[in-house]
Amino acid sequence: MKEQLLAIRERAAQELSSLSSLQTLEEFRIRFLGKKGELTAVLRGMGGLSAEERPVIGALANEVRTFLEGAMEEKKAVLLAAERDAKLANEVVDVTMAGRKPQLGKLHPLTQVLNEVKDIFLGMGFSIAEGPDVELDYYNFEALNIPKNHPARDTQDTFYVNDNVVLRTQTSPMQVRTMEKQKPPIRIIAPGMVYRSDAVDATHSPVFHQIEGLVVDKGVTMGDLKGTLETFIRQLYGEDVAVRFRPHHFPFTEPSAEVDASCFACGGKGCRICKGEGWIEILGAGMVHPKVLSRCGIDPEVYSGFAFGVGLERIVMRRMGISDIRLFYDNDMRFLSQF
Ligand code: 2NM
Repeated sequence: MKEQLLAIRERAAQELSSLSSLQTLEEFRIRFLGKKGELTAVLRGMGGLSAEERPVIGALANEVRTFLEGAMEEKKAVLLAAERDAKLANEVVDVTMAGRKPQLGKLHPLTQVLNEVKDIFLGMGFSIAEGPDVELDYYNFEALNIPKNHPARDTQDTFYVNDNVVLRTQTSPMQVRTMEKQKPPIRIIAPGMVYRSDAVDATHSPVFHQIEGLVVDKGVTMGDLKGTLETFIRQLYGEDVAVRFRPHHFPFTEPSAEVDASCFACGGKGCRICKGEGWIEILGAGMVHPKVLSRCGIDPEVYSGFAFGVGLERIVMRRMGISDIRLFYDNDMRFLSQF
């Protein structure tokens, strides 16, 4: 029996040393020390021993049990530590690893240039006036001296909501609203979307952006208009750009002009961009028609004013070399990320 016990101890010690998990350690305990375990089986057989042998074998059996229990405790500690180390190693965060680069957004090219234009006029003491895209016929046409039978009012050109309501075809309604509400001096620009029933192509979109300006005060002259627009165009295109005014007609201004800048690409010699002209049309302008002033409650005998309008898309297309207006509205990152 003594040999049996010593053999169990030796075999158990060997097995224990090769255990690699807490699960197999528990199986080991049951196999050796459990109710039906090997050591328990040997102790059961002690009834057949003599009175001299019994205490000796009993002491040895206890010693083997104590030894196994101690060895298992040690093994358990080792396995627990290994398990925790493995878990920690698994959860390690490498703080030196390169991060994922976030995709940074940026302002739409139209917004970038609009901000520039706003800054230029804010710098000259203008305020920004914004208002409804859906307008009364009165503000879009009637107050601007565009009579009932004028071609601009045709349903071919204008989106009608009903007989009295349109999608504004220009931002001048905001200028009328401002003149009605505010006594001169007035210095505003009205930027925003405008709507015209045009077929879509590379240079036409039924929705585009306009920036209109208005100055009304005592003694405002055509000279003020020229100086203001020259300052604007030179800040936008460069100090050495030449500016010229050509006579034109608008119903809401008298006199009216179209305003050109010398071509920024060739400096005026003539190239593809200016179609050999040396000049590029930038905007329309004029002295506010006395009928428009008086309809807005401003006495044209006391006050005078000038106004102008510029299409944002056209400026941006020429500045950035964009040949198709539709690109602005496609939301294609391959296009937008270039600006
Ligand atoms: C243009 C050209 C010329 C204009 C006129 C007015 C108002 F309200 F004062 F009569 N606002 N904007 C105007 C004048 C607009 O766009 C090409």
